[in-house]
Amino acid sequence: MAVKVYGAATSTATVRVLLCLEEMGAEYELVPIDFFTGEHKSPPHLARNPFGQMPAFEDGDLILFESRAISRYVLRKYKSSGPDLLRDGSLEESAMVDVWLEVEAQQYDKAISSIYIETVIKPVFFGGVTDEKVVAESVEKLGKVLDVYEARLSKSKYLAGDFLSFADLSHIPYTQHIIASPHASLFESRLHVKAWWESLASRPAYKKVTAGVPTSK
Ligand code: GS8
Repeated sequence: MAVKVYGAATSTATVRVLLCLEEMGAEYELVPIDFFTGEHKSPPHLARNPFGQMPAFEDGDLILFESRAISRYVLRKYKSSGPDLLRDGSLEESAMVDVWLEVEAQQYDKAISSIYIETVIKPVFFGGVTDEKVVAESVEKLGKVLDVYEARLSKSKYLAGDFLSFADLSHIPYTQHIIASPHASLFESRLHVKAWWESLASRPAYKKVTAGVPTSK
């Protein structure tokens, strides 16, 4: 029986999980959850994700939430059918994957998500007004994070080393939107970051999952 992802292709956290499923060639069903009618706060969805957020994941009796945890489960479940994105076989390499996944969740996500929320989610989806101060602060914060990435990527092709890992893929959901926005120069002005992004964006899984998803341009 195919696993189920409850979410939406416009949800960045859902995209993280879909990318992993596609990379591993897994069979899955995306069960759409309608953000605009508040379906993510409905009792059936709250039973899957008690925080009322997307995504949630179902594999038989196993219900999971939190996109990075779901993604790790997917990468382990289908490990024989796709690339080795967690490097579980090597203590050192898997530790480096963990380091850069934490950086993605604790540094990168915090800066880039505010830019996306303020410039797209608020004005485009909810008719609100962008808080330019928050955007400026977040752009500055993201620039500093990307300076660290530029230095790291001048030494290795990918974040955790000279191998693609989930740490890299986990950056795709927000980056795809900001790279298509007036803030793309944050990436384009840093040559190693730019090459890294181009390598991620050339992956068939990326093209498949993000096809048709509106960006901010
Ligand atoms: C974040 C999920 C999340 O913010 C994860 O799964 O990685 N740490 C969690 N989901 C958003 C949609 S964007 O992907 C969501 O459901 N927001 C609605 C809400 O918070 O009410």
